[in-house]
Amino acid sequence: MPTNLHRALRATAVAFAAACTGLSASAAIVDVTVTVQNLVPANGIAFAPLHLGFHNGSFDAFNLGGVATAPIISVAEGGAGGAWQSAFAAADPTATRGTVGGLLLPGATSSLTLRVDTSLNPNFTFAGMVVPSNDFFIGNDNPLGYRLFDAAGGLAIPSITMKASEIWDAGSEAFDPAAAAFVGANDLRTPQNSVVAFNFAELAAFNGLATGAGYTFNSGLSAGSEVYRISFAVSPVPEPGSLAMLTAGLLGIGFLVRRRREEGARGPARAA
Ligand SMILES: [Ca+2]
Ligand SMILES: [Ca+2]
Repeated sequence: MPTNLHRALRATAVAFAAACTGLSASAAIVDVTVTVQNLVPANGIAFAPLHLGFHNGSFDAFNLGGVATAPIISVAEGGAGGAWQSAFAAADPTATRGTVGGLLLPGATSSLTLRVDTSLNPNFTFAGMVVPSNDFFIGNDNPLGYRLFDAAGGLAIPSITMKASEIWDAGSEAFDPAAAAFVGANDLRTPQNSVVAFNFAELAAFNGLATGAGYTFNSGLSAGSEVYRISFAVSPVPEPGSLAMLTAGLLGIGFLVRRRREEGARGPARAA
């Protein structure tokens, strides 16, 4: 019987649904929270801040069996990664880059949120130093190895878990505990003149040394030990148009609620 109110409510519901659809479909821009976790037992390896980027696939920092160049050495030998970041920016100027901060001790986690265009930058690349070491790191050799987002902008890879067997030795600085980050003088170095290779066994040679965090190091790793996890959580970024529609829908509902209250107040008066 109250056709006007019902019609108006239905129109508002349609507008609201359209706004919500606009939100969920909001193109390619999303906020991505990257969480990193050190999975090793107490007194084991720690990780320097993780350098990372969402990109088009054109930046390749190193190759298995190749001589390490300045960008990956800047990560592997001291963790600072300045040359890695600048080389990444030069290779792919529209990439979204960042660093998940802090020394990541055994069991610890750290997070960073970045706004990412998933159609422009669907690939994920990362690099971070493993300590104690002279030149050990984690990172992806293949720049197209982690295509995080599918063509529709959906998250295709929710997490990346690394095992001890996937730790790299840059082959650029010779093994020397006195010159190793976290147990020695990080600024010292002796060239190794080798190539990038997998190597976690050498970490046990640091066992028994006092670390910069105050604990006595014990590697305790076997090839299959999980050492590090990178997890991704995505939340949509509303487009301005969708927001306007949503606001209009909410205002419409507010107006109708108010009018219904007023009608409710008038109703009994008319009946009396
Ligand atoms: Ca490579
Ligand atoms: Ca080395």
